[in-house]
Amino acid sequence: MRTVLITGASSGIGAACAKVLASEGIYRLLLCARREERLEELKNELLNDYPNLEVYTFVLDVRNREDVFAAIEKLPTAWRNIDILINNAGLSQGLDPIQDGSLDDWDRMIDTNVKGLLYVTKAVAPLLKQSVNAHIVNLGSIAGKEVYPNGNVYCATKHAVDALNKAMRIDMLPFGIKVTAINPGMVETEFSEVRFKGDKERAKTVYDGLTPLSGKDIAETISFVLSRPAHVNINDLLIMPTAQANGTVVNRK
Ligand code: NDP
Ligand code: 8X3
Repeated sequence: MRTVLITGASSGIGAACAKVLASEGIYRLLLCARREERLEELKNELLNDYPNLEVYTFVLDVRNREDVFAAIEKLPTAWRNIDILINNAGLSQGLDPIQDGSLDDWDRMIDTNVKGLLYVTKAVAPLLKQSVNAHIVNLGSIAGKEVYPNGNVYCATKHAVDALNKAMRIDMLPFGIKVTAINPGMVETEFSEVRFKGDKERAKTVYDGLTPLSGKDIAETISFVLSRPAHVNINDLLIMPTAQANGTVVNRK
């Protein structure tokens, strides 16, 4: 059994990873996010579907560095043997040119997508170093490979994830820890609803006239990446809906 910690497990890609990995019967799941009730619901659903699953949930805001280190420190002994970290927690806020952007939105994105990812990685790294089969999976984005209109700060955070992914691969090399970046295009989750601050109608229009990726599509890809033999690492994957050519060119029917 490999123990996997998924950040941002209460929704979207993180929750889908929990479901797909639970179905495989070879993973123990450590799930965290800010919304406790969502984590409880997910845990109940998983235990209902897979009664033998070992799953432990805890509330964590990755932006709070004291909480991040304390949460990892306080894990029960049986849950400290982490083999896999999926750095998934992240968000976009707003879609405006820089001159009109909100400083609070910028702080939230930078604090979550960049600093939060770094805090969790540093807190978990000593535990990963004890594993013989360790792997870090970072959720980047097409927004980490290209810049699209009004994407400015979100794109900058995902470019930072791209750089950190490469840096981690160098830093973790002596410990045999694999590092993989998963960079999706459009995935229909709560992402756009969060970006547009609860405006469900506007969020839906993002996916009008095309079939977007689902959280499950990304989770199944992560499952494949994790299942490669010990000597094989997939460094970087860009995954798009068939109807999306790049960050801006989309074929809508
Ligand atoms: P969702 O909004 O559905 O899920 C985001 C998750 O991140 C939630 O579980 C949320 O949980 C968690 N989260 C947000 N802020 C924090 C925080 N401060 N501390 C802890 N957890 C947090 O979006 P996705 O599933 O789509 O997003 C997952 C990742 O995938 C993100 O990094 C996103 O940038 C990336 N991505 C998404 C794409 C898409 O099109 N959907 C495309 C490319 C990349 P809670 O609110 O309970 O804390
Ligand atoms: C999320 C996908 O296209 O909004 O990272 O950047 S996109």
